[in-house]
Amino acid sequence: MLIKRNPNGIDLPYPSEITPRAVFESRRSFVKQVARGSIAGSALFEMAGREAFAQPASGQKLAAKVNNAYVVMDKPTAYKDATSYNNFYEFGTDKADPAHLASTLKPRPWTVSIEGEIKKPLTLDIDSLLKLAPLEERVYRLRCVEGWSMVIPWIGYSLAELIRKVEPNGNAKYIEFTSLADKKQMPGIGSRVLDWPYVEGLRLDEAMHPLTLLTLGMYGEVLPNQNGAPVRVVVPWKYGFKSAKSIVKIRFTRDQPKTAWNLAAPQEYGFYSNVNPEVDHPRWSQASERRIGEDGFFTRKRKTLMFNGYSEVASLYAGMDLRKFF
Ligand SMILES: Nc1nc2c(c(=O)[nH]1)N[C@H]1C(S)=C(S)[C@@H](COP(=O)(O)O)O[C@H]1N2
Ligand SMILES: [Mo]
Repeated sequence: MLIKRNPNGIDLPYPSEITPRAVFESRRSFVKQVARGSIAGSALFEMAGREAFAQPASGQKLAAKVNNAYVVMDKPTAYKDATSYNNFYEFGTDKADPAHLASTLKPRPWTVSIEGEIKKPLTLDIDSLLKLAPLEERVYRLRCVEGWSMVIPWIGYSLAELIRKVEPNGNAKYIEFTSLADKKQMPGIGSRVLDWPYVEGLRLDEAMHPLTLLTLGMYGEVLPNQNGAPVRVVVPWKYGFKSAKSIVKIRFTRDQPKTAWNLAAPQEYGFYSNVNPEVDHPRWSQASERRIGEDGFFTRKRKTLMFNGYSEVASLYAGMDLRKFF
């Protein structure tokens, strides 16, 4: 753990290095130190402030059983980093914006409308989604198209569980996810960086792949607003922007969905957007990445892996030219 010396000369853990368990343990030793009278009042205040920031905002626990078939060995990113360095343009384009501004998002009540080329269209609220299948914890790598990555313990279940329940008909070839776009809750909706609402999509077989996670929580709790509360998808072998947040609609279609980033810059963001170290973005290399929380903030120390390391998805793209279908 990185230790930062504060102005009072007392060593305190730097918040971004604190994992939830470390927070708990440091609090215990902190309480002992206070009892011994070795921490002064100002430090007490500072520690309390830091802890409040390191603690989950919502804090609502979400029980899930770890599914070891889907746990990468990489060290999970600190909770603090995963919840303060975000892309969620509905709340602004700065990485710090969502953590500061997403408290206006109201994740309950919330419904998701499931429609299109299916036999059983339906609308589900969050409690129904939480009960639809057993919740699993899965630790996935997430690689942003911008060249950084994180490792996050998500909670959810395979999207396939939901897809099977609504029974796609013979016309269903794709699936489209639409995020909430509400000016009142989302200050970024006023900007024109993207055409709102944020729309993403997958081919139906990609959506059915067991890795594709319908996600309701992370780090043992419900999703924080800035990470896409109350429900999002996580597609770990694709660049992060494919993992749409705060979903209100799931539609099954015949044709390839018109997705927000592809519409905004088609030459830069393809529909597939599989993580691929051999296919560069027109403005930067995709061969390497920087893991948030690791040394060297500006250096990319890790090699990016084909399909972000999820080689089991390769068969979905057999015979496809991945330079053409980037
Ligand atoms: N609705 C919506 N979903 C979104 C985005 C967004 O701006 N709006 N950003 C995407 C991008 S670029 C990334 S890298 C991931 C980031 O997820 P995280 O903040 O939970 O790590 O969310 C994706 N999902
Ligand atoms: Mo991203």
